[in-house]
This record gives sequence, structure tokens and C-alpha cells, in this order.
Amino acid sequence: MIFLKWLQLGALLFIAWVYTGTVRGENPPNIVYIMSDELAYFELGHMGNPYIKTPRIDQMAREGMRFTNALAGSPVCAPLRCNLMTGKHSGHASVRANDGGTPLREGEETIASMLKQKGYATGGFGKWGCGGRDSTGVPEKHGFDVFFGYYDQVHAHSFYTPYLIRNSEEVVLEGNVGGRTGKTYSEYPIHAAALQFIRENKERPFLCYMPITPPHGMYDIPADDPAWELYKNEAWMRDPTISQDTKNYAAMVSMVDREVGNVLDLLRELGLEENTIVFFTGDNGGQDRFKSKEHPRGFFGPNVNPETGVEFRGGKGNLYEGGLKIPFLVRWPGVVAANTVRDLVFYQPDIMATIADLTNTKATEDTDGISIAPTLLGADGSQKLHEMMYWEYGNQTAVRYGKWKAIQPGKPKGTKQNQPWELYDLSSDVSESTSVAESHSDVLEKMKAFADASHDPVEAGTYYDKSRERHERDRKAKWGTLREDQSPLKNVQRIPKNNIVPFEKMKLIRFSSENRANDRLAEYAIDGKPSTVWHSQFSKEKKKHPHELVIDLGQTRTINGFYYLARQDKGWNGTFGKTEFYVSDNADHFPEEPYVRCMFKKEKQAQRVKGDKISCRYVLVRNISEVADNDFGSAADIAVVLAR
Ligand SMILES: [Ca+2]
Ligand SMILES: [Ca+2]
Repeated sequence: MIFLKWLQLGALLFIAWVYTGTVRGENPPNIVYIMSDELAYFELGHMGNPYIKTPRIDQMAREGMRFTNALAGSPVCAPLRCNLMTGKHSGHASVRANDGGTPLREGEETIASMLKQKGYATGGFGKWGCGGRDSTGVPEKHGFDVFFGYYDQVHAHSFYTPYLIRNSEEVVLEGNVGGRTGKTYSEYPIHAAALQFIRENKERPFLCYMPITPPHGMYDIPADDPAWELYKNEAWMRDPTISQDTKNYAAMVSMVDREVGNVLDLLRELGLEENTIVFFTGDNGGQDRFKSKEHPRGFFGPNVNPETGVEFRGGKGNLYEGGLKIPFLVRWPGVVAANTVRDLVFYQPDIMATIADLTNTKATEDTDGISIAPTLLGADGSQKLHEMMYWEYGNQTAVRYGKWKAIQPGKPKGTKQNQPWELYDLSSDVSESTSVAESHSDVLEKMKAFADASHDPVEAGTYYDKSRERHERDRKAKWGTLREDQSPLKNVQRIPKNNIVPFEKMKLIRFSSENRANDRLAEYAIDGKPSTVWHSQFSKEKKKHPHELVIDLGQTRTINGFYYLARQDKGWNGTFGKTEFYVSDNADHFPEEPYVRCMFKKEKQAQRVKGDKISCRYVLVRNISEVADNDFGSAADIAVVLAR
């Protein structure tokens, strides 16, 4: 036994020697992190997919280490990119919504800023998702020398956008008008820029982060892309009953495959192969795209094992395994053992710690990750493990504890209330089909307590430009910048502008709560824009009535009532019912009796409340109930009517 221990220790020391020799020498290793948007666990050739061809990625799997239990940090684009970049889990991260409205905070450390301190050249090519233009979250403020591609994920839906963005400035793509057609396919210049970055920085250590957008929809790829060659003899490609989008999807994955090949070939050409760690992965779990009767889990079966038929439940957007399982390969010739498979359970927040470890860099203290470097280097025995792991997205929560997975699935379609917690034993039920919550309530209670302790209220960054002009422009660029206002809100109602205290003269003094994670701030209730909404807080906890605002009218004014405009998007959630208005000349003291009481209705038009003529400087709006008796309060706009 003792001899065996010594043998193990000897092996570890040898690995440590190879490893520190590599990282401490003249040339710390380069990092290439290729993350394909939406590419799912079973959509690769080596995973047995019967349709999609990925010869270069399959070869990479043979040349490196494949992980069977790599998990997304969140089940959708923007939050998981934040988890990855900052090493923070979803209960701790600054980006938790997928709407582009919650950027990284100023000064938050990322993998790029960490490596930059170590002298790395840092480039990003693809979809950022951690903050739009003119926000605290732009990549060039978080360690990237250059970031080229899309900052916002709605913009990223179009491969024929009129422009891409390089360090917050627009780069025109010739012949494009947005949407699905044009002359310049955006992935080509993005990929070319990544290769050029590697070439230009071959003499110094570099981080090349490639969060590429294919095969995320819209499902477009040029008809003359070389990827089609791989399918020219495939009968299903000529089947008219199969949609063109389905066929495009396969070709897009094969284009990604070619790009992976291009990167590996370039590294070989430049003599950097042995000093470059290449990661290839997906971002969130797969979606059941291109569903039909024959293919109830999607044409390509992203979450169905093609060999055994065993399924991962759910998919993108939820916290079942289908929403979290991602492909994950690592290739580092001579250091990471070739043709190996590991079942280590880890998630995207672990990557920062791993890269810190592999490059002998110190990661910030404010992260949640555990390095998986010991596993990569063959020292599995010294791999530290998470006792538990945590996820949240919207009103869903999940915890992993060894073989156990607990899920509170939020409000799945057709349900109104949050569903009860479920508990699965993944060692015998990877499909999460039978909850054992009742028979293992002790385990579940422990996991729920961990969930409670893991959630911090979200603290997102901000936009320097409150009107978000350039960020909105980028989102509209999905459909082209030449079109008129493409606000998704149709036929919005407004508060009549005559005879009210001008919105720009009013100031918000205080408020009871607001929903920052969804960008529904209290100040939006008095900005005069029907498209912006104030909503009361509902995460981490639901704030109950009354919901209050105190407004400064700028000067003492003679008024005789108010307008209330309910939210103008499709929802009614939070629409004011019973409401009271108080007036005063002292912002800190309002009379006990309201100036006027009213009951608003479920109505999109601005609703007028009349009162007697009165003079005041400050108004307290107190919303006491909602039209459907929920706990929420929301307002598109509130105005104060001037007495004539
Ligand atoms: Ca995604
Ligand atoms: Ca508004």
C-alpha cells in the first residue's frame, strides 16, 4: 500500500513538473476557447448523431479529453456568458436576464482582465452578451484588447446585419440590410478576425475567446459554403418534406466544424500546437428544434442519445439536464491525455479558476469556481469537487449534490403557480422522470437550504447613456437599420401631453421597490415613454403592496388630478387597481388622508383621476391592489395634471 502511495505521489510530482515547466517557462500557454451557440450534446458526429457531420471536432475529441458532465452555468445566452467570463454562479452573477438590459458592473474581473494582467493579448470574436454599447459591461472595459462581433444577442440573430461592432464602433458589412439576406455573411469576417488575431499574437501569450453565433438561428448559411460538400450524397438533404432551415442547421454545424479545423491547422502552422490549450464547447443545452410527429424531441435529437434512446429532460431555458448539458472538449497535445473521457461534474463558472490554474495566474477572490485542471492533467485523485452546485433562472431554481438534483421548475407552460420542488437521483434516472422528493425529504431540505444561501439579490451594471440609443440601434439592426421604428410595441397609448407637469421637470425621490433584473426601473414610471415600465420587485422575493413612488414636481404647482397608463406590452401583470395619491410640500411628510382615492381598470388607455384644485410640490403614489389581485405593481407612465 505504502509503495502504491509513493507511486501515485511520484506520478503527481511528474505531472506537476511537466505542468509548471510549461506554465512557468518562457511561454505560458495560449488559450483558445471556442463556444458554439446552441450546439447541443448529441449534435456531433462522435456522439452518434446520424445526420450532422463534424469530422474535425470528432478528431479533436480523439486528440483530447471529452467531458460527459459539463454543465452550463445558466440555460440561456447572456447569463451563462457572464457565469463563464466572471466565474460567478447564477445566484451571484450580475447578468441574470436575457434581455440585454443588465450589463456587467464596472470593474468586474473577467477571464480576459485576469489574463491581461499576466501580459496576455486578449481577443474576443462572436457574441458578447454581457452588456450593450454605452454600458458598464462592454468587453473592452473588461479586459479585451479587441472584441469583434455582436454585443447584443438580439442583434446576433441576423447573419446579414448591416454592421458588426469592434470595440463599440460599427464596422459596416457591405450589401447587408439585416434579416436573412445580404451579401456579407457575418460569420466569415468574424472567423477571419479570430485567425488574424492568433497570427498577430503568435509571439506572445494570447487568449482567443470565440463565442461564435452559429448554429443559433436565424438558420442561414450561404449556398456556396464548403460545408454543403459534406452532404452532397445525403438523400435526406434532397427530401422536400424536410425544411430548408433543418438542412441549413446541419450545414451550419459543419461550418463550425471547419472553423475548429482552421484554428487547429493554424496553430500547427505557427508551431503553437503544443503550447495552446483549445477548448471546444456549446453554450446552453439544446432545444428540440424542428419538431414533428416523427421527431418529437427535434429532428436532430439534441437531447436524445442516438444509440440508446435515453433522453435528457427539457432543454434550453430550463434547468433540467437538457437545458444544462453541453459538449466539452479540451485539447493540449502532450499534456492533456488524448482520447480520454471524464465524468467529472462541473459548470461554466469553473472555467475561470481552471484557466487561472493552467496559466499560473491568480483569479479574483470574488468567484465561485473550482479548477478542473487536476482532472485535465491526469491527477484525478487531487481534483476538488463542489459539495453542491446552484442554478437560478427567472423563477426556476436547481441544486446539484452528488448524484442528487433538486429542481423547483418555476411555472411551466399551463401552470400559474410555482411548482413544488422535485428531487431526482441522476445515477439511476438521468432523464429526471421520477421525483423522489417525498421519500428523501431530508436530502431535499439540505439542498433547499443551500439554494437559499446561494441566492444574492442581483446587482447589475448600468448604461451611461440612459436612452440607450446605440444599444437599441444594435437590437433593431437584426432587421436592418433603415426600417422605421421597429419597437415590438404596436398601437401604444400615451398620456395626453397638454396640461400636465412636463415629464422632464419631474424627479423621482424614492420608491418602494423596482425590478432591476428585468430593467423595469421606478424612474420609468415618470419618463413619458409608454414603452418603458416600472415593475415592483419579484426576485429574490416578491414585494407586496403597497407599491409607492414619491415624485418631486420641480416647484410648487397647482394641480387637480393624475393620469395612470398601464403597461403597453401584452401583459397585464401589475396593473394598478386600488390606488391613493397624497400631496405635500414636504417630501418626507405626507398627510394621513389621501388627496384622492381611485380604482383603476384593466385598460390600455391612459386613465384620468380628478381631484379638487390643490397646490403642492410633492406627490406620493400608493398602489394598494392589482387588477387580478396579484402582489405586483407596474406602470408605463404616471402624470400630474395642472389645474387651469
Ligand atoms: Ca445560446
Ligand atoms: Ca415609461
